[in-house]
Amino acid sequence: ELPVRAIQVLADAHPKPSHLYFQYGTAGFRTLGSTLDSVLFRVGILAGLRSKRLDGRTIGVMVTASHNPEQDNGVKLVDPRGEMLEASWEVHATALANAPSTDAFIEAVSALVQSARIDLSKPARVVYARDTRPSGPALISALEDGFKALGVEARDAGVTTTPILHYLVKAINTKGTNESYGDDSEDGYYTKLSASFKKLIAGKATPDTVVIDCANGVGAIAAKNLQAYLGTSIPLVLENTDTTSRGKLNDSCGADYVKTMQRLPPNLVDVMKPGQRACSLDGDADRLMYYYLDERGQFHMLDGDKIAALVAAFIVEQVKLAGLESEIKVGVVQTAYANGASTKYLEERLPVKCVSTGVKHLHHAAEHYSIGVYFEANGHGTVLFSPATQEILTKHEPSTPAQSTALNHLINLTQLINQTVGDALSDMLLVEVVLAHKSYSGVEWNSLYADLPNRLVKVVVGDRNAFKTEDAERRLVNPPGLQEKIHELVRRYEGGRSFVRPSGTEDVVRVYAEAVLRAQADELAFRVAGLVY
Ligand code: 16G
Ligand code: ZN
Repeated sequence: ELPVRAIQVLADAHPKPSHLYFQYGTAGFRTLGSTLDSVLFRVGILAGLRSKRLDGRTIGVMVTASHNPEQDNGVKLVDPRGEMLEASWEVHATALANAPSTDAFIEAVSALVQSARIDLSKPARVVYARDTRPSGPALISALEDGFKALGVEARDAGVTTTPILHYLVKAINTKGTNESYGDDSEDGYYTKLSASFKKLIAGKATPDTVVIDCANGVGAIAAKNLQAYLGTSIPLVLENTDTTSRGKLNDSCGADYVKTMQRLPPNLVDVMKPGQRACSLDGDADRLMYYYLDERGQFHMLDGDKIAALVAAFIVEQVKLAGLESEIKVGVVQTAYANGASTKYLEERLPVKCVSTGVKHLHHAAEHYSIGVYFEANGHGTVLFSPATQEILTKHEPSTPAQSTALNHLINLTQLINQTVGDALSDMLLVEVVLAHKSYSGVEWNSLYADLPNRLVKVVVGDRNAFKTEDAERRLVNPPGLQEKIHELVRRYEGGRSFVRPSGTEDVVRVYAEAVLRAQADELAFRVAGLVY
């Protein structure tokens, strides 16, 4: 039976602000941290119910607002295989979060128990973590009240990155099985990454020093831990590691700053020498942006599209070398934000699919390939090896030493890559492995293809829900007539491409444009924005 009394008492201590509406979107619940107390309490109960529904398998809860400003916070659920919460439960999350009173909340919980046929006698198990935001501890204690109310067996993973929490969820749920993902501890995570990295770069020249901008977030703590496990295998210099001073998180630094400003974080200017390679993490270390200064000190950005191109080409090459070309099909998944030049480069080499924005869409599409590489231009991405592929890799008998080497590389890649979700630290090591194998510096990597100049603008509109898209967000179907006008404009620009979509995380509409010339891309973006406004 539902512990109605316990829920009542604790729910009364976490009342819902009457004037606010909360929505579980692409990034879970995300808004000002100071408004999220009731949401966290209710998510504690929701996570417990989800676990009961899945026969007591462990569910993850991550408290973070990623690259958003320090005063924001958020929460999202992680399903047992380490993936995003199943889409049908996003609706349940939103319903529970918005019940106006304690009574209405208990009613909503009962309704969910009924409709989802949840067996309340099953155990509930959850593992949870938070990033370094100042609002984190209070939100965690609201979450813990939710666990207490339902009688959840909860494991506190402390302050850690989003990808480590995803790793823990999968490791806990596969423990003791033949699909074990690794030891269910941070030590297990660092050991897995560092051991496979060392094997992959054995015999190669030690990589050049990599500067890591940790965005003054939880990635700083994880990068420091990882550094200890990596030893001298790669020289890392950690910058923006202040996780305690107020106001520093993501402030003029981090992956999102670099991607949107297309420039160096100001406080790295003195650290970076010509030729230097560096990367930026975001506030929960699931996004990665690379960049380097050329010999003249000029900044060049290597975004998620460039990472996808580098990694996909390398994997295709290793599959061929291993003699597995006919059995293993490598494919890439992108969104409409992928630079047109990257799509062209990739399409000449392997199948490429375009899907709607949001990790869940990319992840699911990538699962359809034997090896699916997905990256968003913003730096979030990973590589998925299907179960059948993992089996082929372990069972295949190589017929030459060269095949054997490539096969081992592929097996080690399955260990190095965090297949649950984008992981900035795992992706950073992956990039360094490929660069070491190809003897590439940033210059050679960057020259795989030349980015088309592009511009992203946001437009505040009366009602963003009036904007409806199709074809993986590349065409507007509503408001009527607008797409035709956009198309009219686009055809006047050489290499022109533009699309408009409502944001899933902010109350705005986003306009993207690219063209062969910088000034043209800018002009196209602003003219399309003019149509939207
Ligand atoms: C969220 C998504 C990210 C996407 C971004 C787009 C997840 C875990 N994160 O951060 O993948 O790129 O939203 O934001 O799915 P937008 O809808 O505001 O443009
Ligand atoms: Zn993030």
